[in-house]
Amino acid sequence: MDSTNLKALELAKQGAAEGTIVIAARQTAGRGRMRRKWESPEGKGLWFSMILRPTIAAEYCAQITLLTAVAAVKALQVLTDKKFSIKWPNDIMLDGKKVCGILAEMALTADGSIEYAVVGIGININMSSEDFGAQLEATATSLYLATGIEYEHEQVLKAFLDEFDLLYSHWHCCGFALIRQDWLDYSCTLGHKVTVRDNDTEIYSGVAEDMDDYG
Ligand code: BT5
Repeated sequence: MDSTNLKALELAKQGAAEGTIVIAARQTAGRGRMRRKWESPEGKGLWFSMILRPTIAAEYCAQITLLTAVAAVKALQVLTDKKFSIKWPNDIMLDGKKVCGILAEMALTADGSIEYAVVGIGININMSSEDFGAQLEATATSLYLATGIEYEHEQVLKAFLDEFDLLYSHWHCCGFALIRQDWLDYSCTLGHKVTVRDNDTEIYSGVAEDMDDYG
């Protein structure tokens, strides 16, 4: 299909239940943030989107991406025995390269609460260097490239959903504190020099010290 996020947004608008998942073998218009493209060739990765209807105040919507990133790191570490990290806000890194990206999009109700959220996740499973092409080869990796093992897509999906299910329930009952702590532990952004840009305009630069409840 074009994009699992687009399909899930359409289904959510029509009333699809929380927990609905859209998976594609291949995306012809996989999306990143800010209209960037997400490479999603056939059979090489897990390209999927989840429909969520969180009962959380809209001001905390950034937490959805952060909790998804924590779930992805936990799942991938258990599965592969490798160390993964989170580059703020939505990149999962392995050996200093991007192995997974997250794109959360949402709709608000008239009174400003979250009507639904669609969380799209792309995990590079069996991508080879050739699959990435010259442009991405230097910055992207896959589970296969890092471990030499060809993981089954279903196995990776199940590992992720098991972790996500636990964290999502925990978030609703007990809040963000423990998830934030995990996020801080996995972060490869904190402690490093960062530059904040608006397109090409540098707004400021400094050292990333912490991440608050608004992400
Ligand atoms: C993201 O955006 O990282 C969010 C990616 C979300 C993809 C999933 S797949 C299922 C669902 N359906 C969709 O249509 N999307 C979601 P961003 O931080 O903007 O990063 C985009 C950038 O990552 C691109 O500009 C490239 O530089 C790089 N990139 C593209 N494809 C990649 C890949 N397969 N692996 C690693 N990096 C990639």
